[in-house]
Amino acid sequence: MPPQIQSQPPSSLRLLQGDLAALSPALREFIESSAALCQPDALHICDGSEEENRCILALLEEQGMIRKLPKYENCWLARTDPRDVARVESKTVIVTTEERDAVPSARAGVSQLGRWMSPEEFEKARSLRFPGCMKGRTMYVIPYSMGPVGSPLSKTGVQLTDSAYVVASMRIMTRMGRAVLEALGGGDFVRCLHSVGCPLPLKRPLVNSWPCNPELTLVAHVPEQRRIESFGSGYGGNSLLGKKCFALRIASTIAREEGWLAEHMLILGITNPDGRKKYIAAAFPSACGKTNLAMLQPALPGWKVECVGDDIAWMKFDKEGNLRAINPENGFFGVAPGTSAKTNPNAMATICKNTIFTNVAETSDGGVYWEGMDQSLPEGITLTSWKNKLWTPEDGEPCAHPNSRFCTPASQCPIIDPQWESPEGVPIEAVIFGGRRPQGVPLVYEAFDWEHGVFVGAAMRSEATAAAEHKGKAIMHDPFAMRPFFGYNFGRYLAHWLSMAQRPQARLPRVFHVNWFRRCERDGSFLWPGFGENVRVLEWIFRRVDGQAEGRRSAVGYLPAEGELNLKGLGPGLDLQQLFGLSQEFWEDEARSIREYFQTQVGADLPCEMERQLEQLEQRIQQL
Ligand code: TSX
Ligand code: MN
Repeated sequence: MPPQIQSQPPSSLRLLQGDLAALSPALREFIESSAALCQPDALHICDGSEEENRCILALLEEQGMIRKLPKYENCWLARTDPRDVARVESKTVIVTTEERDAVPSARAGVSQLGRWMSPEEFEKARSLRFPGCMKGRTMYVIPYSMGPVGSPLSKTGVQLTDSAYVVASMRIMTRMGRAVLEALGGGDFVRCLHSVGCPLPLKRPLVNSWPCNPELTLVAHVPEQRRIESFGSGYGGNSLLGKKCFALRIASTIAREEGWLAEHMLILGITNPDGRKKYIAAAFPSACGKTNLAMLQPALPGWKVECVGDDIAWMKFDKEGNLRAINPENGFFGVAPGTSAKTNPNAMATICKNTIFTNVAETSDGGVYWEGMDQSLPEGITLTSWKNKLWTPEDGEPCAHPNSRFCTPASQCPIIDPQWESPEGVPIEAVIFGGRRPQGVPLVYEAFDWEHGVFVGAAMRSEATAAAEHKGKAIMHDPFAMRPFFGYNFGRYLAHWLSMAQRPQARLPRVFHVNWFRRCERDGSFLWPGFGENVRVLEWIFRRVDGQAEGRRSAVGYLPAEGELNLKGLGPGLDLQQLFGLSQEFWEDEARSIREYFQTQVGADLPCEMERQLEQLEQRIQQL
C-alpha cells in the first residue's frame, strides 16, 4: 500500500459507539486498516439493538434519505438517485490471479458467466476509489451472520460501510450485532468494505438526497482473501454485501472447497393432506415469481406450503446422507411490482410493518403503491411516483420503479416454516429448476438421474428480466439461475455438482424442471393458471419422490402419466396437449442453442458428462 494512503492515524477517529479494544486482533486490524484507507470522521460499531435502529432511522430521516410511511407501523420509504436502481453486472468483478479461476474462456467476445479482473488492475481500481472516500462520514461496522447464529452451516461477515441505509437494511436481511460479535472468534469472517463514494464536502449536489457515484461504481470479490469491496452504489445487491456478494459469489467458492452447495434457490416445506412433509429447493431466474412460489397459498384443500427462504439456499450432506439446507438470510428483499393480495397474500401480510421500501410510489395518505398491486385508490387519494413527482396514469411511465423493493423481516411471514431457523437445516428431497418459457417447454418434467439433472440446470433459459440491465424479451441462458452470481468458473461449478454423486453416503435429491409460462400457439394466452394452482405440480413432485407416481418417459425426462396430475376442480378448457406437447422442431432448436452456449461460453471447461448428456438429448429428440 502506498504510504500516503495511511497518512491519517486511526487514533483521530471519533468513536461513536462500541469498543475497539474489545474486538479480536483480526477484526481490529480490518477496521483500522480500512479506516486508514477511507478516512471516515467517526466509527460506529453496530450492536443491532432496537435503540440503535431507532437512531439510525432518525438520522436517515433527518438526512432526507427515508420518509416515514404513517399508514403502517415502522415502515419507511427511500427514493434513490435514478442512476442507482439495480445491480450492475458490467461493474461486478471476480478478482483472481488466473482468469480461468474466475470464468471459463469464452470463445466469442466477453463471457456472460462473470467478469474477471486481475489483482494488479484491481489494486489500481481500488486506489483510485477508496482513499479518503469516507471523509466527513461515519464508518459503520456491521458484524453479521449468514444463517442462524451458531449453526454449523452458518458463516460470518463484517461489513464496513458509510451508508446508514445499508445498516438499517442489513439489520433486516441478516442477523446483525452483538450476538455475532460474541460468536466471532478469530479471523474467520468475510471482509466486506462498502462506500457510496461521496466524501464530504460534496463535489456536486445529491439527487434525491441519495449518495452514490455511478461513474466509479465497482463491486469486486476476492474469493482467495474472502474479501468484498463495493464502491459507488447504495442499492440492493451492490451494497447489502451479505446477499449476492457473500451468500452466492464468495460462498459458492467456499462451498466448492468445503464440499457443499451455495445456490440461488428458494426453500419451501410442503405438507400433504395426510400430514406428511417434504422440503423442496427451487432455482428460478428473475421474473418467474420465485418469492410467490416460496410463499404459495395452495389451491388444493388439505395441502400446506411453508416458507424457509425465498432467494438463497446453503446445502450440505449430513452424516446420514441427507441434503440439509439453511436459508442464510433473515429477511426478504423482494421486487414490489406484481406483488398483490392475489399473487402473494403472504408477502402482503409480511410487509405491513418494520419494512423499508425503496423506489415504490407513495399514496397521499402515507401508504405504498406499485404496478400490479391490484388495489384501486380510494377517492381523493393521489400518488407520488418513485421519482418524487405527482403521478397520473397519463404519464406513460410506471409509478414505481420496475426493480423497486421491499426489505422485510422473514419472521413476519404468516407461513414462515417452524424449522426456518433450525441450525441443522431442513432435509431437501427435490430440487426444481424453472424458467419463463412461452414455447416448447412442458409444465413439468423430471430428470432421468442426477447427471441429467445437472444438465437440466446447466441448460436453463428464461424470458428476459426487469431486475438487471438486460431489456427486451429474448430467451436468455441462465444456468442454475446463477449466471450473475458465480464466484468461480462455471465449468468447475458443473464438475462440483456432478461430484455430489460420488459421495458414497449421499442421498441425492430428485431433480425437476417446471414452466408456468407456456402460451397457447393460437391466441398467446397462458396455458396454465399458475399461482396457487402450482401446488398441483408440487403434488406430482411430492408423489414422485414418494414413489407413488409412475411418470412416463419422454425425450426430455419423465412427464406425469395420464391422470397423474391432479386437475380436480380446475374446470374445463385446460389444454394438456399443448401444456405437455414436445415438438421435434422446437427441441432441435433448443439443443442447438444449448450446444452453441456450451461451446462459446464454457468451452474446454465443460465436463464431458455434459457433452454426453447433450448428445443423448439430441438422440432422444430424433426419435420424436
Ligand atoms: O409468480 C407467478 N407464478 C408463480 C406463483 C407461485 N407469476 C407471476 C410472474 C411474474 C413475477 C405467474 N404469472 C405465474 C405463476 O405461476 N403464472 C403467470 C402467468 C399467468 C398470469 C395470469 C393468469 C394466468 C397465468 N391468469 C389470470 O390473470 C386470470
Ligand atoms: Mn435473487
